[in-house]
Amino acid sequence: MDAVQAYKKMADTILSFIEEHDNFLLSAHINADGDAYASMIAVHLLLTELGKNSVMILTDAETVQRYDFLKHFDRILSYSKELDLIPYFPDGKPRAAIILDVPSYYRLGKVQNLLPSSEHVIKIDHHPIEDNFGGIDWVDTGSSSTTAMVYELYVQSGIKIDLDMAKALYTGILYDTGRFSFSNTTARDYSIAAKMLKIGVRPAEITGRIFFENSFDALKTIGKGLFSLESHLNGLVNSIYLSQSDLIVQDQSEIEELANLSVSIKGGDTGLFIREIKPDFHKISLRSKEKIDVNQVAKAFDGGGHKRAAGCRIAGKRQEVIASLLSEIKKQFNHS
Ligand SMILES: [Mn+2]
Repeated sequence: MDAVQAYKKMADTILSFIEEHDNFLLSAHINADGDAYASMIAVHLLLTELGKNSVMILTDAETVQRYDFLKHFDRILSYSKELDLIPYFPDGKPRAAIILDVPSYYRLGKVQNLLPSSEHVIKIDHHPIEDNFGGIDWVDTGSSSTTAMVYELYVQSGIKIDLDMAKALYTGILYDTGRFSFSNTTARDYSIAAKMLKIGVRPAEITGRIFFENSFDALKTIGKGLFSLESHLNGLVNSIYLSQSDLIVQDQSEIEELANLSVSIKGGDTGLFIREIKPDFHKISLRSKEKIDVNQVAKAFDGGGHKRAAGCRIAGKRQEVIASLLSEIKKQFNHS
């Protein structure tokens, strides 16, 4: 069986699972990004079209508003213990779940509490596998995005893709490929994007909403970040740092571009974007061009992601955090 057939078979398996259930929990990873939101909404719209009920619940849905142009974005719920699920599920809890863009159980955050037993869980993801928590785990690390995998469900279901569905499918791929520029971008992504444009997606509108609509405070913060730029290991690594008092933005996704800028320096391979989210506690976004596997670096601090983009959290003072990250990065030279 070739890869294309295997893909179709997996999509069919998932569509049969969908057929067998009526009410679905949908969720995605904590600190949801463009692919997480878009793939979840794309599945929600597909289920709706297939006559199924679904409810989208994230551990932390409240701050990121830039995806509110996606249909039913306003229906995404934030997890809380008090959340009443009776209106959505007859016995008050989900019996089936489809989990998108989540490589490991803990990256589901508090939504873990809602998962039915694993045989009723489907996981669709493109991160390197960390743990299998689904009865059906569809993982394709060769896919740019989870959303590009969800597109296959659309194809196999045979439904007609409308403009709202097309916007969701386009958004997830656009986001995870860094506007079709990262090394994960495939011919399939361009081909799906072309189809979405034919359905009516306007690229400037979506790119504008996601990447070029910054608040005044966000741009000031990006400026502060750039001013903090430091070079390490003879320029191989560059870091950007923001202290808690620098972080005047509500929506952290507005300054995520600093991660990409940290790896854009000529001669550099790895970029670190470090921000202090609590006193002496830092969130780090890692990016690399080709030498360092930042997924391995992030894993050393219980984080993770992909080879070229990952994240983690580390306690300590600024210089301690940078020193720990650099020592993990150096380990990869010793091993090679
Ligand atoms: Mn993704």
